[in-house]
Amino acid sequence: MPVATLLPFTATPNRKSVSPTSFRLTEKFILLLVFSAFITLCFGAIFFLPDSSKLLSGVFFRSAPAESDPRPGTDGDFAGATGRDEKILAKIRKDHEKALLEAKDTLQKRAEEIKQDIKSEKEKVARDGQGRGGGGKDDTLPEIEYVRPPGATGHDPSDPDAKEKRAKIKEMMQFAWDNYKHYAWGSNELRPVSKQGHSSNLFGSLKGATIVDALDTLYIMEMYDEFEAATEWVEKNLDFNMNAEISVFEVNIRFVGGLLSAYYLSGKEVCKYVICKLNRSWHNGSGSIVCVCSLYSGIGRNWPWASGGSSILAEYGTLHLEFMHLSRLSGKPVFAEKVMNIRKVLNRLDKPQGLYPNYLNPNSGQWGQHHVSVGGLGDSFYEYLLKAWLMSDKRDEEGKKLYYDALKAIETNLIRKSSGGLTYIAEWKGGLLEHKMGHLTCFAGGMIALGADGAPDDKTGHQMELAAEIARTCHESYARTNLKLGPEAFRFDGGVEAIATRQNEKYFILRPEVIETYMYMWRFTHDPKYRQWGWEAVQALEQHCRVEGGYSGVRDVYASSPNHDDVQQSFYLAETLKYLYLLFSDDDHLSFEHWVFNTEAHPLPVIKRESADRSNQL
Ligand code: DMJ
Repeated sequence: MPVATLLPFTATPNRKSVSPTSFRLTEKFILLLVFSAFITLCFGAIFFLPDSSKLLSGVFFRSAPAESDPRPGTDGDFAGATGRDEKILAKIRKDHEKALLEAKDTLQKRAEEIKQDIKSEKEKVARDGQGRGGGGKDDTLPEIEYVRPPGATGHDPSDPDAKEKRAKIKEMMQFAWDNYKHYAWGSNELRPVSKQGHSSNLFGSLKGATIVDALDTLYIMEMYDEFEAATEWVEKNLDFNMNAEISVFEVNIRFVGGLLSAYYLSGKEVCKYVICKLNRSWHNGSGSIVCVCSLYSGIGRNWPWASGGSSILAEYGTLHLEFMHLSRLSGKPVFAEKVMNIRKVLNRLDKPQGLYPNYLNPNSGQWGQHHVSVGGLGDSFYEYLLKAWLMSDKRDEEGKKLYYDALKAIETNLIRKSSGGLTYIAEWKGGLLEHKMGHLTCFAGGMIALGADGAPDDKTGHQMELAAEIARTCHESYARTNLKLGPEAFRFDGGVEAIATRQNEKYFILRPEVIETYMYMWRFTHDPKYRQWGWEAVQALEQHCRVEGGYSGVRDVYASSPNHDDVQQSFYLAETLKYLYLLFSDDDHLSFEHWVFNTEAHPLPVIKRESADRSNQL
C-alpha cells in the first residue's frame, strides 16, 4: 500500500493540505472495509467455539441416562450430539406442555378434588417408601394384649370444693379445645386473638400438634366425643411420610409422648401404629445424638446457634421414657439401645464439679461451653434420669445413681438462698453463678419431691423441704407481679428477689412448670396451700389470658393490663390444664405408683417387674 494512502491516518503537517471531502470519502471506505472484515472474522469464529448447549445441558438440564445415546462411538459425533440436544429440547417442551395442562386441570378442580389428589399422591409415596421410614408392611407390630393400667380414668373428687374447681378447669379445657377446633383445626396451634392457625418451626411441616398434645387430657377429663374426633384426625391426617426436618426433642415429647399416652389410656391401636411409623426414620438414621432430624432419611444435624453446633443436654437426654416404650411396643430393642448408648457416652465424660454442661460436641465427644442449667437446655435431662428409674419399677439402678449424684452437685453448686430467705436454683456459666431462675426451672420442685422418697443417706426429709422451698419461691415469682402470672425468668441480684428485671424476661406463655410443682407437692403433702396457689393461677388465667378466641400468653406480667401475644401453646392443653385438673383430683387418678409423666405431662405406665419378666422385655 503506497505511503500516501496511509497519510490521512498519520498525524502529519501535510494533512491540512488534503481536501476535506476526499478525506472523508476515503476514510469512510477504509472504515467500512475493516468493519466488514471484522464481522466476517467473528462469524467464522462461531464455528470454532465449543458447543455451548452441550456445556449447559449438564448444569441446567440433568438429562436422565435414558435420554443419552447408548450406542458406542457416537460421543463427540456432531450429528449424534445435535440429535440428542434436539431430543432433550423436545422433552423439555413436552414436559412444559404437560405441566401447563396439569395446572389448567388443577385450576378447574374443586378444592375437595385437589385435596383428594394430594391424599392419593401421599399414599403412593407412602407405598413407594416402604423400608425408608415411609410405613408399609415393615411397620407391622407384634401382638401385645392391651391391659389398661390402673387409674386411667378417675372419679368425682370426694371433696365438694375440689369437685367444683375441677369442673371449672374442665370448662377451661373445653373452651381452649373448642376454639382451636373452630379456628385452627389441623394447624399446630391456635392464634386466639386473630382467630387463625399458627405454627412454629419446631414442628417442621408436621401438623396437628395441639390435637396430639391434647389427646390424653381429653381422655383424662372424660371428653370422649372430642377424644374420638381427635383420634379420627390422627388416623386420617397425621402424616409422618414427608421429607421434613423436625426437632427430635419436641416431636418426641409432644407427638410420640402424646400418642403413647393416648394408646395406654384408651387402647386405641392407631396411636401405637403411627408412633412406630415415625420412629422408623429415627431408627434408620445415623444414631448420633443430634437435635434436628429429617423424617424421611433419618439424617440429622444440630441447631446452628448451639455452641458451635453442639448437641443439647435436655434434647438428647429427653428420649429415654418414650424410647423404652417404643421398644416395648415394637418388639425392637434398637430404641432402648439408643438411649442406653447416650448414657454410656455421658458416663465416660468428666463432669465439672459433678455437673452436666448443656452443650456436647457430637464430633469430638467433648463438652461445649460450660453452661449448666436446671432450666432451659438442661431441665428434662435430670427429670428423665429419675423417671427412668421410676418407670422401670425401680430396676434401672444406673438411672437412680445418676439422678441423685447430679442432684447433689446441683445443691452444692447452684442452689442458693436469698437474703430475704427464698431458695432458688441459679445458672452456672464457666464457674460463675448467674443469680437468675427460669420459669422452666420451677418444674424442679415437683421433680425433687417425686425423688425424695428414694433419696439416699436419709435425705428424704431434706429433699421434701427443698422441694417445698422451691415451690414457695416460684409462687412468689407469680405473687410479685401485677397480673399474678409468673415471668419467664426472675432474678436475685441488683436489689430484687424473684422479680424479672429485663424486659425480655417479663412474658408469660401459659407455661405449666409452677402448677406442675403445686400438683406434686399437693400429692405428697396434702397441704391445702398448694390447691390455693393453683386456684390463684386459675383466676389469673381466666382474668388475663382468656380472650374471645381461646387463651393467650401475655407480654409483660408487670403491666397493669395484659398485652396478648396471640398464641395458645399446645402445652397449655397438654400440661397446664392437665396438672390443674389433677391438682383437684383424688390421688388414685393416674397415681404415681402406676404412672410416670413425661416432660410434656403425658402419662406413661410404669413397666412393672412382673410384666417385664413375663414378656422378657426391658
Ligand atoms: C414443654 O414443652 C415441656 O415441659 C418441656 O420440657 C419444656 N417446656 C415446655 C413448656 O413450658
